[in-house]
Amino acid sequence: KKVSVIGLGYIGLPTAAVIASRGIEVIGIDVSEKAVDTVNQGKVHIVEPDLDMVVQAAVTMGKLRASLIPEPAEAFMIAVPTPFKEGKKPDLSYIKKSAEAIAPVLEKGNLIILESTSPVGATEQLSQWLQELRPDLSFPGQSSQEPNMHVAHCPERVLPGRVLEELVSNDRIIGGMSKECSEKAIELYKTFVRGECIVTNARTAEMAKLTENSFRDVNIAFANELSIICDELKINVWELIALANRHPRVNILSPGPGVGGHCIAVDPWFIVDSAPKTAKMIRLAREINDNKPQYVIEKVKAAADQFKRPVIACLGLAFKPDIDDLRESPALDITSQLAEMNIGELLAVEPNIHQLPEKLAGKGVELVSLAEALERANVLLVLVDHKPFKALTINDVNTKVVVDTRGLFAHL
Ligand code: SAJ
Repeated sequence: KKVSVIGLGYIGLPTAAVIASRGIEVIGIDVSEKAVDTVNQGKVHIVEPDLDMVVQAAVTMGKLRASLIPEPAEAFMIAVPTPFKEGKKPDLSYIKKSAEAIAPVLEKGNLIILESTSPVGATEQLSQWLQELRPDLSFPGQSSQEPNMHVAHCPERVLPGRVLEELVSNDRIIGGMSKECSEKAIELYKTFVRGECIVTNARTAEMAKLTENSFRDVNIAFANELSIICDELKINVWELIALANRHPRVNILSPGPGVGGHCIAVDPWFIVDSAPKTAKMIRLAREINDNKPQYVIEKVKAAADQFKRPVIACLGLAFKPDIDDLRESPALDITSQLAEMNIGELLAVEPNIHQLPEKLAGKGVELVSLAEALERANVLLVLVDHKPFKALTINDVNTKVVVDTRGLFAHL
């Protein structure tokens, strides 16, 4: 048996490596020559705990290799980006390109799985594209003929930073375009998933993934709104949430400087785009979370105004704790906007990177150690709750004005 994984990114590469580690032959396909070369050397081009070891072992065992050119396989798993920019339409062009790439090598009986987070209807669209590209085969939902190909949507749900663990332990939603498609997909996932595989149709599977991330976004928006209300009412929001969460049926998430990453801040827009008139709360939650950085900036301005020569230390640039991922990070966005406002000296502390990111280059921001920041700053802006920041004590900060977006010092 051979499995082909299209897209060797944050989801595709770990998935390919884990399947290969089960002794199945896996070929990873990517358009980036660099990604292909790196994997074939047994190395990784993305940061994820333990991924390097698993990839190296799979390549050394001869079970995993990468290529720019697709070749025949029993199953094809598509894990490519599905970008979405506010005000635009979901971009399915990478899925379409994947369909075009694999179409020539498809054979009767093959299984094609879409893993990318997708708007409702994308799997049906994929099946239609494949049908148009290969009129000699019969794809599900495309004609009255009995299909001889299988298509399913099985959305990925792994948490960056815990991908290898969650790939195996999470339950999987199996959204086949027919019962037979789901059965085929389960057979594949059972080779490496310890969690349960639950069957539904493709549309429900697509919506389930979007719903999970929207649920989290709405809950964070609730927390972010509470944090602003509490500022107005002079209440400590962290204490408030801790108290409310003592109720057996209340579980509020944490406020922050905004919502980052490429999933939670994006996926709810797919739902809004599909149901623009009805998806009111989901849209509002997005807006509340997107406006939070601006609110934080206003607070920093007020703090800086208390000093003749403000020195502001921004603690953290990543989009969440203990990772080096700066993509769509509100912390980076806030730091960059502060730099443009010229309201004082700006220091950035990010223990997980060694070089100032491009977005801050040439803006007069200094990347410094935590110790140096504590030495020099009179305003401390906590943007990410990285482990070294959590270890700070009241003595480290009590001479400074603190803007704490993560509740790090709520208990001090
Ligand atoms: N955040 C808060 N307050 C919280 C929790 C998170 O402000 O209480 C912020 C984080 O700081 C970060 C953002 O939200 O900026 C997103 O972080 P996250 O850890 O909630 O999620 P992601 O984007 O790393 O991964 C999510 C996960 N989805 C859910 O937990 C429902 C993951 O399981 C998905 O696989 C992933 O999106 C994805 O690929 O869709």
